[in-house]
Amino acid sequence: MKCRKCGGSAALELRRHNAAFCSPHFIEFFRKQVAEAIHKHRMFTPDEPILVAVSGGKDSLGLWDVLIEEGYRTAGLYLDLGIFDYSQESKAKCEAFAAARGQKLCIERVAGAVGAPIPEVQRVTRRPTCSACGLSKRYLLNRAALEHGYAVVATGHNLDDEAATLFNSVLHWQTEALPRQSPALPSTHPKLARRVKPLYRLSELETAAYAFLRRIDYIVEECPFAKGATSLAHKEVLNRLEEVSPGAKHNFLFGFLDICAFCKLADQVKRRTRPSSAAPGMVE
Ligand code: Q46
Ligand code: ZN
Repeated sequence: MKCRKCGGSAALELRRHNAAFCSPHFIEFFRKQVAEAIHKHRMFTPDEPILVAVSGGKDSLGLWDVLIEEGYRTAGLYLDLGIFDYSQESKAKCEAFAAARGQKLCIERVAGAVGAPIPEVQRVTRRPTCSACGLSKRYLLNRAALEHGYAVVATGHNLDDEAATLFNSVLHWQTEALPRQSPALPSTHPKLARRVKPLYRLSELETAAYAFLRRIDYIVEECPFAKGATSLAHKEVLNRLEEVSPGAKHNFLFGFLDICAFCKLADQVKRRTRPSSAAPGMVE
């Protein structure tokens, strides 16, 4: 296998792109995909400070690494969920990453805000763990962005995460969830930060390869509550499809996003042309 760019020996084959890359050209490809996502969805400007939500995993630390390397002004935010050794280890990975790169890392403890760590919240409220955790994370991410003065929060959701979420919504016909599935969610209230997902064009395999090639020390273990999660089952189904039909995951997600982009365009045109087409004196 040869690198598509330089003809040297390839380190990685990307079947869905029908391409292979050597290490430096894969890193270049990866960063270009992130740049494309930021540009296409106008996620943020070059001088806008960005709060990066980091969990200690390959995706969020990989994202932070790209943004630092591209010269963005960033700070990390780690939410300490209080999930046994998993939280301690993942926090240590984030602290080491930030210290090695001279970056600011804000740490928020869920127990401090909610009154107890996530396993205890689940026990007391009897809510499914991931539902209580997800709700706390969304709330605290936004609160931290407001408190520290960031208008935009970036998360490490990748193509696999986004395709699995879409799959779940379609499987259950949760049509009300579809408009919220976007790589860039605008602020809909003065107290809500924008949320962006600059890795949505990159698969989990690609983010793992990037983290490996960049020698990022990340936590490999999953959260203990992830076992048996339906999102993992959906990812497995999509991966099986991907094996027999490279690009299936990409086409599933991007087909959906493109339709929405078209709808947005048509909506924009409608809204902008309506007043001028109205008859004089007509009140709409
Ligand atoms: S929601 Fe659930 Fe995750 Fe929270 S409890 Fe663990 S698995 S960390 S992405
Ligand atoms: Zn090359």
